[in-house]
Amino acid sequence: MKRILSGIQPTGNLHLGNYLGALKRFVQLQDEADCYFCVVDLHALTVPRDPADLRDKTMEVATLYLAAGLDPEKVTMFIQSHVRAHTEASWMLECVARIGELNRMTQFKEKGKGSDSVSVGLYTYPVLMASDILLYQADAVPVGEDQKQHLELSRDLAQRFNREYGEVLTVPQPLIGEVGARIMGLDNPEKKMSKSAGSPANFIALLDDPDTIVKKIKRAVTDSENVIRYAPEEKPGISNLLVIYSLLSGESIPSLEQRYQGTGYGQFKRDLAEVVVDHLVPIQKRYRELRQSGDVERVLKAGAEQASRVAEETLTKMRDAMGLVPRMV
Ligand code: ATP
Ligand code: LTN
Repeated sequence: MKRILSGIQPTGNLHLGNYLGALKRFVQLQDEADCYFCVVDLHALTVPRDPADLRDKTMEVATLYLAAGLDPEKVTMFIQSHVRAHTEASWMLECVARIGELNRMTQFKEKGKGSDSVSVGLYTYPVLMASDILLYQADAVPVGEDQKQHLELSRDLAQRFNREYGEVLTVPQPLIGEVGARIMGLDNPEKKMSKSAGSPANFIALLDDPDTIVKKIKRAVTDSENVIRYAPEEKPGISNLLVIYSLLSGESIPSLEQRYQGTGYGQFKRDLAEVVVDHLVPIQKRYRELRQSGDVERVLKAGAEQASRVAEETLTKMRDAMGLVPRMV
């Protein structure tokens, strides 16, 4: 059985982009692979965070994992910082990574904007991500399109480690969906939907209430043609809405185009809002139940134990391969 690992940062409101690019696919994968899904709280420390908010958001994301349909009987779900091996492996991989390759990471450049005062963690962030993946010997990593470059680095680090120290690490494949890997912002369909976008009109949060969802979709930027047609270059707004509609309803984009022939954007948006609300309301209901149940804490405890077992095994191999003396027992 294939081993899968992925993670989501507890950095803000999880939105439809995170859901369609990542979480929804995690749920689909749980029946076909041996899955490890973590909430990457250490990655969230790369920018200044309020500690109470970080704790809250970490539990929020973990709860959303379950509310969206991850089944703890099938997957291992855990908080990254609960498995100490991640930081230790990260140091070892930092000694394998090259400054030049980290300099080429575009996310660091975008988020750091060339400033000298961003954290060193933001710079080495992709190496920590590589250790998340490589410690579990993951064969494949489901992510959105924006993570492609980081995945490439993980592959390079695994290959270099194996070349220099012997075959220890599995070289992971990216699993990027054909559609939905890059959901665009509602207020600006030229840029990806993002938690860190300036305005909440950019995204639909998984926990937005139905009225807010309806309003946000109604205000989503489109064009003046009033024809429902998939053409991402020419009509990025409507194309993005078609992708969301298709992924949530299961109806293909050509079928939607045909069904909405001659219909205006108003009706299309009202129907899409209904599809989104119908999809998210049950998740929100489960979310509220789970947050109060104590179940999430139990799942995370068992998850950390299982994840630690797997991670420690790889870490020991890495330590041995690199020449670190085993602890005296
Ligand atoms: P954001 O940019 O929204 O602030 P992020 O990409 O920095 O978030 P995460 O929350 O860790 O960080 O992302 C979780 C997953 O969601 C990743 O696999 C990422 O590729 C995916 N993802 C993020 N934004 C989108 C999007 N607009 N469309 C599709 N997938 C996305
Ligand atoms: N860098 C990713 C989050 C992330 C991740 C991972 C994704 C951290 N560790 C391991 C997949 C596998 C992001 O910003 N979206």
